[in-house]
Amino acid sequence: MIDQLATWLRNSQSTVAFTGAGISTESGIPDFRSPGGIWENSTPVLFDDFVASEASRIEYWRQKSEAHREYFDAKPNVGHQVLARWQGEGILDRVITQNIDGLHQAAGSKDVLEIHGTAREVACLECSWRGGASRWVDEFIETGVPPCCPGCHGPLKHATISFGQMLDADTLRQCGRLAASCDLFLAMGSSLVVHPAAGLPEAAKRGGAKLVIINRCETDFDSVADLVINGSLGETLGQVDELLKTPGGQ
Ligand code: CNA
Repeated sequence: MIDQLATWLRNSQSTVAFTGAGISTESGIPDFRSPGGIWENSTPVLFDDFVASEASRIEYWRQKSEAHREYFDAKPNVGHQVLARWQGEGILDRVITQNIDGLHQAAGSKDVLEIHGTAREVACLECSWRGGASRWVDEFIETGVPPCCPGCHGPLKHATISFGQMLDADTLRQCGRLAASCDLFLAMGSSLVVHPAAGLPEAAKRGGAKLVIINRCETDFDSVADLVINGSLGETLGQVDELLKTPGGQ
């Protein structure tokens, strides 16, 4: 299977990597749905509740402040590094990620499409103001008061897409176009249950791409994939990378 993937990568004119929380577990950031994942310990604050109530905004900021250091102290792992290098070498066109941790960019990936936004910034819900997240997390930890926009005093929220919040239409359109026009689509470290992001592997298949799924657990899309590798991403991408580096290997 590793050989097959290396061959397809070599022969592909346009490869897209689509990643989920599973690519960052080896950097120490828990995913949502694995045992011990984030949803075992907390319930997400829905977007409408965040907008409607101060109590929900406090709970939101409490959860985000708890997770903040974990995200900020994390370093890219071999999976992120291999993808960044492949892009530099022309093996991979683009990374689309559901992750909000910024680790693809930290590894050197360029023009990453972040479908669910980024936890590295906060954004005002009422004007276009954005800024680095750390200052506002520190302020919340000190005061216990959810922060407001320094410009218009609207509520500040991480620049991520909460449950019930609209995705950025332009980002989603770009992702759809890339999925539909690539010839190899690698879906990695995602349970593929969160829509509309989980529709991208299907869009890739409809557009004629080969679909490869690399994930520890089975997914609902395994039956339509051209290749499924159930294993650790760091290990799998590392092995494929070794094959690609071997002259005449694939
Ligand atoms: P998920 O539903 O938690 O699925 C993760 C999948 O990855 C699971 O099926 C695991 O089996 C698999 N997995 C975990 N570790 C590995 C590994 N080392 N190698 C291979 N497979 C592994 O997460 P999704 O990304 O599918 O769900 C989308 C959500 C998760 C998005 O909204 C994200 O913003 C959100 N999320 C992001 C982060 C992050 O930014 N690092 C962390 C937690 C959740």
